[in-house]
Amino acid sequence: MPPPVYELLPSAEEDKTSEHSTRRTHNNRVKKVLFHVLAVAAVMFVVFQGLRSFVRSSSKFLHAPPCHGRNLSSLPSHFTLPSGAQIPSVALGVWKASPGEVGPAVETALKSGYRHIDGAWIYGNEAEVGAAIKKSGIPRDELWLTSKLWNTFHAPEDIEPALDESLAHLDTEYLDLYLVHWPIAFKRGTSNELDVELTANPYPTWAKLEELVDKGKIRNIGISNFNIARIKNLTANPLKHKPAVNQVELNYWNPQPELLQWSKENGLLLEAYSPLGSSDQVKETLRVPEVLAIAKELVITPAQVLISWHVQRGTIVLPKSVTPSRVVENLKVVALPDDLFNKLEEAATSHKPKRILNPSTGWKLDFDVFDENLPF
Ligand code: 1BO
Repeated sequence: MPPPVYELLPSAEEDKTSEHSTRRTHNNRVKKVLFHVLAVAAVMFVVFQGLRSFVRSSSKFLHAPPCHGRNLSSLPSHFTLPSGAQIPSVALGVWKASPGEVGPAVETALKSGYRHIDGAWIYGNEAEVGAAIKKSGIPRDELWLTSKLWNTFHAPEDIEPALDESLAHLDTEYLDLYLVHWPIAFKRGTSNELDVELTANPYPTWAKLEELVDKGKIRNIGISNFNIARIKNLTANPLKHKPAVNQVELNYWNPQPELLQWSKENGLLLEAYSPLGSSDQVKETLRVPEVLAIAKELVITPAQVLISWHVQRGTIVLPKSVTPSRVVENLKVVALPDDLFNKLEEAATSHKPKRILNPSTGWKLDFDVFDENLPF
């Protein structure tokens, strides 16, 4: 006889037990799957971290920033002139800064901390410079303004009117520094006819400038583009105020070590124009291997290396730029460690010097303005 149907059915007890064990088995499976997923995730995490730290450590090796590990000291922010005046060591030079760009460049410079603007009557941009200075709101006594007497105005009677024009354009009562732009005088009213007498003997011009110092329209007087022979030709006179500075071309290509040495021995401060070379040389100057190596080692820019080098040589430096980022960059100078400074000085002074600016031919002179043998 077949068992009764109820015997074939699980009892309620048996039913519960089997349900439990099915659920347990299911749970165990879920746990196992979860465990595997977590284990795989953990392994992947560990592998990923390992890879990441490997990549990081290899990139540290490949692209580590150059570590100078040296304490860079600062350079003098000012030099002292014979009058006792403190002239800021870095200026914004505005030679060749075109109308429309010179004003904004001066504004940027003043905002970023420059207090020295180097200009000249012949640059033709003094009114725009003056307007930018006024706009800055910086008190006049916190600024250093330089201008230069052009060759056409060396006759004593022409000097004060020329100066007054610069003062009016710059909208100021006085200049901190006024330079004789070139040791070349043109005849009154001409733009390039040599005045032999005033060129051979610059004393009448100088004596008038001394008068203007005493009158308070100029605080310091100096010269520009004078070589040693021409300086001696001037200072052989009974000067009341000696030239405070001589602004000349100084850069990697034309470092003029003899003039620098002589000037230091004779208490004359040099100012470096075209400090990065002429505009079409700048790229090449910034790629000089020694400059690049120092920039890399000290983690500064090549332009900062060169501007620092000038100040460290003991000269005022006049970088010209109308590009805001460069104007700002050019103000940041640091003392190059002695070995690096000497390496750059050695590199700059061991090639044949090459001068950029020599207007002798353009002015149809029958002598070279930089010749140490004076023609008359
Ligand atoms: C003719 C201008 C030279 C540099 O100041």
